[in-house]
Amino acid sequence: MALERTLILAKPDAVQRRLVGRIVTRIEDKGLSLVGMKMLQVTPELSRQHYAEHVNKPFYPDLEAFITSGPVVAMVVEGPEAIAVMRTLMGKTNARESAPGTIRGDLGASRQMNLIHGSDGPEAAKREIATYFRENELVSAPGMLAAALWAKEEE
Ligand code: D4T
Repeated sequence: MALERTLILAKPDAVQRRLVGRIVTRIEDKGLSLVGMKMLQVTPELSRQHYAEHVNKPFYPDLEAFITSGPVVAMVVEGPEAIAVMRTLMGKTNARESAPGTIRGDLGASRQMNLIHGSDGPEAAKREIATYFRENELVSAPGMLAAALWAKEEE
């Protein structure tokens, strides 16, 4: 197992609906750590970079209009297997199909306005973290509670 970092966005719908605090609370309740956080406006250029795999898909123009419609809160979240843990906590892409208990399942009912983005693998996490954060913007707090959250061999 490995201590991983993943890039999380609270999307414009989460900011507009004042759900950022609840999303952050759920991440922290899970025992994951915030190592970076900032509010920013996604530009069309950043959207094309972030969603490079979707740029030629029919839904991309709508997706770009949505993700650039207002500020997002970008976070880097750290913990054992943080990438998969966050994907599970977020729920399925389509919030209508997301299980109750997940962030999307509890808070949303849309496929596009699905509140939160999380990197889908180690390569994406590395690329996306570098897209949104400089190295000196990431700060690991000393893991004083780690012993109560997970075993050493899980790091
Ligand atoms: P993100 O990347 O936003 O966390 O979403 P996912 O990783 O869960 O899902 P994705 O890459 O398949 O889709 C990216 C983004 O596009 C929106 N979308 C997706 C959409 O508006 N219409 C569609 O048909 C699909 C497949 C939702 C998330």
